[in-house]
Amino acid sequence: MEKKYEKAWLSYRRSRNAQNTGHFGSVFTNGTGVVAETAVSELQGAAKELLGCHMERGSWEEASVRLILEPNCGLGEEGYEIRESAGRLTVASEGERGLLYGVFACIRLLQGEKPLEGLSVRKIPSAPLRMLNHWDNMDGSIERGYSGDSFFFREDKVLVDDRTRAYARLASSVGINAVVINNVNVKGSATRLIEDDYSRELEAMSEIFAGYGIALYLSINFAAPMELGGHESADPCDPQVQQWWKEKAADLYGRLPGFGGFLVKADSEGRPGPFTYGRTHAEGANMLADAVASYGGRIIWRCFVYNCQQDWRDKKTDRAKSGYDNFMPLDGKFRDNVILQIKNGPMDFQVREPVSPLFGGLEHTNSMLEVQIAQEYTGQQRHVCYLLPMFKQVLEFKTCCREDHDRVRDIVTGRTFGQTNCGIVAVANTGDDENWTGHDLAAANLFGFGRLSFDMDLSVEEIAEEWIACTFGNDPEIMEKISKILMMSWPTYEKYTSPLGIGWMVNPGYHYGPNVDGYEYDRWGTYHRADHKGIGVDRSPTGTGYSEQYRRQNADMYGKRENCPEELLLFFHHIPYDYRLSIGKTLIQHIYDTHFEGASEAKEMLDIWNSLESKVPETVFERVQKRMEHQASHAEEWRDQINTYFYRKSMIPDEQGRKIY
Ligand code: GCV
Repeated sequence: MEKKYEKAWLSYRRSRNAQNTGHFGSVFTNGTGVVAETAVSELQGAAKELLGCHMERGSWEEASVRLILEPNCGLGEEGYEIRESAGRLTVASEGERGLLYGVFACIRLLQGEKPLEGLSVRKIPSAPLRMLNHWDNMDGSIERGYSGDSFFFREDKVLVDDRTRAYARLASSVGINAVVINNVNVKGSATRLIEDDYSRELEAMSEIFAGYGIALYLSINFAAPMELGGHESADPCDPQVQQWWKEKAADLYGRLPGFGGFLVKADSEGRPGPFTYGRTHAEGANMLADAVASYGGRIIWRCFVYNCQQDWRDKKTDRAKSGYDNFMPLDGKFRDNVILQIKNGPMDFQVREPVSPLFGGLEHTNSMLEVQIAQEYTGQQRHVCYLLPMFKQVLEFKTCCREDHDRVRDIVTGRTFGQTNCGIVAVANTGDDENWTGHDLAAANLFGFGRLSFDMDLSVEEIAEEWIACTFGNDPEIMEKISKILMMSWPTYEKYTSPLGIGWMVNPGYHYGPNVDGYEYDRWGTYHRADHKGIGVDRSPTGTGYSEQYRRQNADMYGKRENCPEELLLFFHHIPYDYRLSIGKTLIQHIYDTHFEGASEAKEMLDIWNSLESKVPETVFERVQKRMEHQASHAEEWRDQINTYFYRKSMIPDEQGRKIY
């Protein structure tokens, strides 16, 4: 049975003061394609629901809203301008997608009850590719999914229904223009997604996506020529394998409107790849790139490659180093339609990591920043954790690869090296739960990721406020309180979980809940190296040498403990418990204090939420309340386990004599 779904931030409620009604009498567009049609109907729907206006189609002369394609106006295919004058609103762009984004921007203004008079806004998207990766499996499960089952797949079938369109609307409304629907771990029937078996459904899906300006991408299995084509190898230099992929590409581009290309996880965590044949990642990626090039297709190749069988005695091998070690030597060897997809940090979406040194390292290779809004290690959508402040920090990080335009955002938007195949991608946090994201407040991450990828100048506070206005309305109390919860949430989560960048300390496998030594004795190469004297991994030049992967200035900052930003101190250095931090406290006291603070802030967030009982819809209130109650008590468990562990290791008591077991 179909599960019901809500409209999230597109659930339009009638404006209280309906001040903008005069603008929404009729609409004209000179666009003739499907996306322009979508723009018109989205506008009509919103005007009706928000303002009670029935917008007719009008002529250029009489229409109160004009969606106008203006060739060579400098906005590009996806940029837009909104101008208001004498009661008339014009949305202009060079392309229909720009018109659609402009319309959604107008709708946000209406939702925010902002006046339109004299408006003049010009926006060109920051990143060319703004993508979501879904880790959905064909059986309907979602790897690291915390909001129900997949709405793309069930029991080996591809689902195309009303929810597909509802999803496309949500994604497009915040500027997403590319979506990978299946998990990067491609196995079993997922390998067959590129076969004819699913062509009818994928065609229908890509048509819906295309109507919203979204390109469908598929994750592929590098060994598909063997598993599907009966070849003896998947060697990228084998002409038969190359031919097989060429035919596959011709078939897919021939039948799927606006098909984007392939996402590939190769030679990583057991997935097949070019290493088996003694070939490089560049040879693997280029072979696929050649197959899709003539269709304008792209190959997104993941850099999440590391040795997951590391021996704990080997203190030189460092998982953090492997992305750079594997890909830096290949800089400049990839085709122009290959994009390397790089996780924000060198490990795996921990609550705090340094930025991957591949950003600023690679100069001649297209790159994309991969972040995760599925909160695998940040509370799994049971804890509130608004991640936009983290993403913003990553984007603003100065890589020191040159004098200026050296921030991560400059690199992934093409400013630094003049690339056009680049962008930002998030591992999605959606599922078939009624509210899409399990935790209602986790929708702020989905909305926020899209908005930030489109406009990297937005502040995280502005994004939060936009989301709150669109989702809950403009009541100042709601705005203030939910903003406060969101803005507290990442620092709070960090306080009660693993300290100062050391990461992990979760249960292996499912990655939830405190387990300080969970990964310490596992095979995955993720250590904290705590003993009775201190904790932290020495990644300085005399340790694993990871800090040397950065450009000189950053290498010096991270490599010396006195220069290292303290929030990352334990990521880069092994530090004695009695070491004094710049705030004057010892490391051990800092660990105790932040854990007590974090747990009490989790309770404070719950209290704030509880004070909104009469203000937000009952079902939403109760859903969130239940999760935040869990979060508050789970934060206490984190506090107690971490504090107890370090008290027993160090035998140094808490200066304040609080309860530590
Ligand atoms: C999809 C981590 C996750 C895996 C994920 C992998 C990846 O290891 O725990 O679930 O696989 O990252 O990003 O490929």
